Amino acid sequence: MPAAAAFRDSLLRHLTYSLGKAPENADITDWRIALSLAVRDRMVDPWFASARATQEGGHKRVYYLSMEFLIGRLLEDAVVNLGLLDVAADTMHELGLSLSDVLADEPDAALGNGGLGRLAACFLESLSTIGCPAVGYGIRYEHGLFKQSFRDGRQIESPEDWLQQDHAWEFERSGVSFDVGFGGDVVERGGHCVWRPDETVIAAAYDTPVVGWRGNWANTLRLWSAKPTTIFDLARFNRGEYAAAAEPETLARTITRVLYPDDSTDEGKRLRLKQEFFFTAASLRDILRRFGSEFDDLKQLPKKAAIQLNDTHPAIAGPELVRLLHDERGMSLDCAIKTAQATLNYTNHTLLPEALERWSEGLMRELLPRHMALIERIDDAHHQAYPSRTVSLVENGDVKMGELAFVMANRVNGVSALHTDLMKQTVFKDLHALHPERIVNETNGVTPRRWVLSANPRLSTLLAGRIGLGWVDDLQQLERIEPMVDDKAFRDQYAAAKRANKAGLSDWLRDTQDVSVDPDAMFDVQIKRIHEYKRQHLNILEAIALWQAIHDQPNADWTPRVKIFGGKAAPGYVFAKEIIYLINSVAKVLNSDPVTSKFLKVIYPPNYNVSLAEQLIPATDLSEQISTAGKEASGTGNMKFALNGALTVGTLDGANVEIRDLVGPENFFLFGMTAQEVVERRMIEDHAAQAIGADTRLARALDAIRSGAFSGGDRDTFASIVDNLSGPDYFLVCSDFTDYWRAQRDVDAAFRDRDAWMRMAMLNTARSGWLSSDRTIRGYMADIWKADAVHT
Ligand code: F58
Repeated sequence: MPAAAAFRDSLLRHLTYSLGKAPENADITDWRIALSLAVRDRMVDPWFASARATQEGGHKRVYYLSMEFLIGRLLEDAVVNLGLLDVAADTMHELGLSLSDVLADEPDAALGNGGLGRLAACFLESLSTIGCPAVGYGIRYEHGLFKQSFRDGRQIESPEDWLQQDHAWEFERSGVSFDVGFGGDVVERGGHCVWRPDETVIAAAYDTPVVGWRGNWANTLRLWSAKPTTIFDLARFNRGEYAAAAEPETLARTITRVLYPDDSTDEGKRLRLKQEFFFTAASLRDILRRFGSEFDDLKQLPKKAAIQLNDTHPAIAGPELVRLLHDERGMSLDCAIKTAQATLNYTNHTLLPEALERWSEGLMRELLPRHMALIERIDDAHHQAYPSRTVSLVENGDVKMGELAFVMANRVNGVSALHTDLMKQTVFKDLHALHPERIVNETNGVTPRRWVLSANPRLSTLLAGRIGLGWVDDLQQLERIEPMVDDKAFRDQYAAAKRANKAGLSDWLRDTQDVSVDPDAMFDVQIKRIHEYKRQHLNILEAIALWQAIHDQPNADWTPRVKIFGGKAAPGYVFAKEIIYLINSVAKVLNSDPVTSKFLKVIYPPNYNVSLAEQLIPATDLSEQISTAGKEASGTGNMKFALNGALTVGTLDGANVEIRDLVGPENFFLFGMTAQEVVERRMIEDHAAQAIGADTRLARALDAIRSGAFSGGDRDTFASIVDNLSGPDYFLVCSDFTDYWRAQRDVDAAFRDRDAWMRMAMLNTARSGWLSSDRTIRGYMADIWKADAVHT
């Protein structure tokens, strides 16, 4: 049977026999699930072949432990990587459907908050593309990141429900499960410590194959779901106590119910720590089981397994691995600690003190008594080996998880050059002095399959016409288009692709957000979590100042701009929610202003997610990367924009520094203080007042907010923001405002010369090949994991 006919046959068989649907009764979701199953079938053989090759060759495996995998939609990724795009499109067309509609029907799997979770998803895909044997371990949250909507401009959260529909990608592994305990006590038996938990839940495995580019290799994403050890209490049920009878089940399932439960209460904290231990413990047991099925000598574990801890969320892996090796398998404590240290590695993603995890010793001792005792033993051993008064794992009654992860790791890495340097100088200064070899840098990257090939088909087609498809898994090949930037015809084609992407986004904004924008205006985009250090309020302040300037001179030659925001605020982060409210309130006034709205609009589509990012990024002219220098560990959105030909207005923060070096300072709009200047500026007590006093535009913009211009005349509505900015202004919005305004006017001027702008945009694409997550993963393989690619 020809390939297309075989595919169509497989799709129809799944619709009929897996879903039990007749074609005439099938809706788009039925078709989408049937298509997913037909595609999934094509992954299974490479998946098995990859596992076999790894096992038969006795190869080292990488285990990526992450609380979050922000994978988004999976069908397009799979179709593209398996080379099925044309076949799938033709098949759907024959059936009277459009493939793009079917792809858009898939809910986003939002099993992550932001950059950290999305990085894990890009890494999985790159590991498979490269052919590095790997398993991603995480949690199968029943409800991913909350859905965001706006009511009168304010953020409203509602539960996300991705598992409401059948999830076509996973295989439930009823044969793979582990008991995970909490609480209880520790007793000594025959010279060994035995932990006797008083609560036990089952960790049940669900596997999703992750196939790489060209479908040669597939790794596994194994997510754990919590189940009760007893289904329900039959005696209580029979007494009519129905709710009480279901209690064990409810309690167990609570562990994997939601991503990032609010941890502002003690109960919330307990649940979060339980989630962390739950998935870490199950993953380690699984890793040791697999190792034990292939090899005998546990001391060889570091040769056959590299475990990467994605931030400190799985940092309990240190003591748990020691417990498994020492208490349960009889290795000496010293050897168990050394073996664990040689196997584990830790990635840090933040320097913000409030984001560094600490768990109270009391809670630790209550939930994980044996682990708390082992943490003290590890601390003692470290003190003995490296006498130092400055480093200890427990401080003021808290276990410092960053320090624990560091001490138990072979390598510790930052995620951009600047971030890694700052790690050495600040949070891990003392540990770095004791272990100068341990900290390494692995600058983040993004997968070009999703973020260029799929998200930007127009650009991809253009590139393919000029340099073929080699760039898809060798992104440095984008350099080959650099000589073509002087070819006017090519520049026009590049500009036409961008223009078409912008027209598509304009249509979408008209249809879904009820706002009309001119696709020839500059599309200026800031999409990321809402956080003070990311300074969305600096961006909206500039919009207010611009609005005022246009009013002053309505007939001047303004460069039309559409400012687009996207992002969620953590439900308990009050200030971030005020920023959202301010942006929406400013948007309302500006967009209905008859004088200025033809030059300036502000749009904030709700519920920013991976799929919306895929739509916005290819249509962007200007990428806003404006965090206070020293605060953004890396950023990865900044990389997606540069690859897709958006110019950056940004500070010297995170990977912006490397992006600017790559694309050239003349193709990047730099502004603001350096990390060092930020530290010095904070020493000036009235830095904000000074900045406001020196810039009438800034003073006027703040006055407009204060006087109620965006709150129907009410002066209190945004008092918290204005008071903060004119008072402590920890993130130095005011001190950076003047230079930001200057940079934005440079942007305006540059955008007026479209041809010159397009040249700069093309150079951003041509010179950003290094930002591929394939390069990042190769770095981890060489510097941290000492793992090789395997070829099937
Ligand atoms: C992000 N961290 C960094 N944390 O902010 C960003 O600079 C970096 O590019 C990215 O990691 C990847 O390295 C981040 O996304 C979280 O989402 C936390 C997860 C746990 C709860 C609090 C937020």
